[in-house]
Amino acid sequence: MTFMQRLGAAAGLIEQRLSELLAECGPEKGERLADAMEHALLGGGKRFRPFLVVETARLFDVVPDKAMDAGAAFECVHCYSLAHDDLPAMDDDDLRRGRPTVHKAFDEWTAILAGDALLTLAFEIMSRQGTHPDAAVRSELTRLLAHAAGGRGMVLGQMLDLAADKRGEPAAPTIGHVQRLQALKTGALLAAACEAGAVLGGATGEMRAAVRRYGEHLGLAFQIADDLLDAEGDAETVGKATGKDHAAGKATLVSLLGIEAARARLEDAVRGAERELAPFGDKAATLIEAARFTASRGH
Ligand code: GRG
Repeated sequence: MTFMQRLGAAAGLIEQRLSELLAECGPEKGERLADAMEHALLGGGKRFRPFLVVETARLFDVVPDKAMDAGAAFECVHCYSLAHDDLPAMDDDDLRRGRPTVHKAFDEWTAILAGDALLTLAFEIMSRQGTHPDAAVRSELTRLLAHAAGGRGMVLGQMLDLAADKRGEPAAPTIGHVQRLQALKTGALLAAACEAGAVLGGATGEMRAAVRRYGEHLGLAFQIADDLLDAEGDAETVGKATGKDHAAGKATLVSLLGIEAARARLEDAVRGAERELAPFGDKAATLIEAARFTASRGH
């Protein structure tokens, strides 16, 4: 099986589980809110964060079934963030995953509320007994997700990003500033998804830290690849508008470093990710391919 086939197969299983969890814990079918949550959550996306939870858990001999719900919780947070990010008040996008964004398919207030409900659904899923039999593990997973998603993680990254876009802060963005912003906005959730697999598997502190660092390198690679796609990709293949950052004069690692240096940094990040997983030997083959896949999106 190629890596893409493996990712696609996992996405199918995750999609199925998300649909079941939405039916079990979400609003009644037929409610407008249920339809909007379904639009935001189902029918597209690589399901990369749940894939990372499942694959990092596998390093510690956790079978995929036992990591699925924790992965689903991460995907709920991711999909909420996309629905909100696409709103006119934020990034103002009409297209996501090749389909109309939630506020285009419904309206703004519905997209806001569907995002809110997906965020809370994530924590309901994470705290359910089915996610892990040990309450201490569930509690640690919940804390990990909350920390990555909130005011010291993704939301702070989004805040810094929008402050730069809409308020012109900081006046002269540095590479350090852009890297911090991106590590928070995109990297925090990816790194926490990796760490969650280690938590599910009862990893030692040292192993857990290595898996987290792998996720941090991966997050950096992911963001640089995304910036390269924005600079060089076309909307049809990417599934959303491209060239937006460039048109808006937005500082990215690509605009600050140039395409060649950004690509070199991307390759460095992939090597860093590979290095962290060296102690796991052959068991880490899929995760190493995941890092390479992440980087190849930008080519
Ligand atoms: C609204 C609090 C809040 C945060 C939004 C994630 C995010 C923060 C914004 C998305 C904007 C964006 C394009 C970020 C770049 C990287 C990224 C997260 C891309 C989308 O993730 P993929 O490629 O998408 O995993 P799929 O559709 O495959 O799930």
